[in-house]
Amino acid sequence: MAVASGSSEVDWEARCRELEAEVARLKGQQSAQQIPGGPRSATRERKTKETDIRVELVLDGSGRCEANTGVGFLDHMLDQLAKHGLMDVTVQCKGDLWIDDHHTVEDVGIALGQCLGDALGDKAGIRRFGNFTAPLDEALVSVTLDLSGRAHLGMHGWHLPSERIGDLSTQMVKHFFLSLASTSGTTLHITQHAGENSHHIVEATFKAFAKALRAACEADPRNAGVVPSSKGNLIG
Ligand SMILES: [Mn+2]
Repeated sequence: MAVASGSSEVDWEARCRELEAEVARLKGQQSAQQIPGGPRSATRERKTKETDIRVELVLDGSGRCEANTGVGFLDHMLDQLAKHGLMDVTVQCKGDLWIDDHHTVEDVGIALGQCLGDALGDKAGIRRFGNFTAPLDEALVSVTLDLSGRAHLGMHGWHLPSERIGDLSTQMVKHFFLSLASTSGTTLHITQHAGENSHHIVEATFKAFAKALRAACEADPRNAGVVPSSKGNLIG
């Protein structure tokens, strides 16, 4: 007797793949819910004679960015941070751009780092460490970070061929990350493996930073509610 076959038969392999995908999705939801008080967010306003800044950061966001710093390339990089870090980033800055871009870039880094520190709180239940290597065409950059509470910036093999990228002074990229690491208490190492185009190198750096930061901020379901430190705190 012939065995019935055709469209009525269940494709068990496909069904298994569907169920595996559903389990992965639910695990992701559970992981996000294990950080209490979420979505984690912070706002800072900072006004000096050099800049007037408002920053809003939602760590558990959707990648939305609204950046108006007056430095177009910096806005483009903040967009990378939001998109690849899956954070919502709002930055409004009126800076003394008639002098140069220095105070604006530095102070955005300071305020964003303050928001990061505020949003992370006591850092209980997070993964703490993050590492990502991002290519952008010929450029290849790794970012390794630890939300340790201690500020450190290491730049390895860092070389930008041009003095400017649009309206951004390339010297200010290092300064931005130094400011952000200082106020957020982050140990940050940036390694440039390759790159000839300054726009590519810096964009790869921001993408790698965003992905590494996202990983470090995410919940560790096996360590829920516990500060991931033998010392017992990661405040500094
Ligand atoms: Mn670009």
